[in-house]
Amino acid sequence: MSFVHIVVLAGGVGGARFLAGLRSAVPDARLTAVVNTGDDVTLHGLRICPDLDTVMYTLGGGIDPERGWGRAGESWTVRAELAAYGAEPTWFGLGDRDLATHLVRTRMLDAGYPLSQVTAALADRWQPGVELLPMTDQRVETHVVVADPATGRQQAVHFQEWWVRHRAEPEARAFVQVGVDAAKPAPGVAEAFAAADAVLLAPSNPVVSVGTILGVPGLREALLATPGRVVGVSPIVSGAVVRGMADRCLPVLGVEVSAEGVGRHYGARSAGGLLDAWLVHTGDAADVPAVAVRAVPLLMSSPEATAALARATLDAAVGGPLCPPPLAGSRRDPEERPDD
Ligand code: FO1
Repeated sequence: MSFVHIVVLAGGVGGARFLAGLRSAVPDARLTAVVNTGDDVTLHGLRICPDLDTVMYTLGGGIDPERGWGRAGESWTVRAELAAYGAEPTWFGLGDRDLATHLVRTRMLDAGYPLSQVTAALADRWQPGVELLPMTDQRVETHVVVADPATGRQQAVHFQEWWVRHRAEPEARAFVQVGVDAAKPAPGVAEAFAAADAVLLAPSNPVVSVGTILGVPGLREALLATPGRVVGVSPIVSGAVVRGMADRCLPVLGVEVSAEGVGRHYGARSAGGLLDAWLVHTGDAADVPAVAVRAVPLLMSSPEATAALARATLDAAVGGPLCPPPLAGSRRDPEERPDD
């Protein structure tokens, strides 16, 4: 089976890297990324879309590979000048190159262009090779309900403040997607699901990335109507996060920090959940009722490893026989796969 159109639900760093691997694994397929915008924030009067920018920069070759966000070869002159004025917040790192993206985006949004058109315009420069769609054109922001350690009183802070300023230390009591009730899937999202040969849940944060995307009214229904198979990739390897803060988010929803816990949280499509198949790391066990679980190497430690993961994900999308992951370095074109 050849994949003509693949749709991926993605958050930031993990989603971006997975998309890069998929793009190299199936260079002739049409790839659509439905990206989380719940992390978006307005700072210094500029609209910042961290996950869209991380995917765009990563696929466009402009990402700083160490940080996993922001631009390579970045400088921080404006940030220092803002701090010299005491212009808060100083805790969020806005690089000089990155600022150009936020300036162009903010100007276009202020002119009335929807986020989906702004994203397409920005991506035109970067040529990511993947269609980037925000989950919605409406503003949805994840806020985190935390208890003030001094008073015990609960307060809500923007996700970026919790994650960047406070390093996700304050115990989160709840995540609230402000504005989500008035949101609807961005143009092209429902159409992409309807045409998809496969829908993949990237190894992104199941709560504040994949969960936020699926929280947009109508999006989950559109996804489940897809003719393709839905295959998820666990962001938890050997009981721990590889990167990010899913381990700080999952317990808030009562989800065990394990591949099995997340797989059960997503649930089986045949039982009203999401998954037809679930990929867990080699050696991890996961009993997810009514879901085909496969153990393959999940660590995206190199472009080759990430491409192999992408191929294993597509193997699961075919529903073909359980197959060992391709040996490192071996080329196995998806078309060579045994017919299902
Ligand atoms: N993450 C940090 O830990 N510190 C920062 O100062 C920071 C700045 C930043 C600026 C632009 C951008 O697109 C992302 C940025 N991030 C920063 C990462 C961001 O918080 C995360 O990418 C997501 O929101 C969580 O996945």
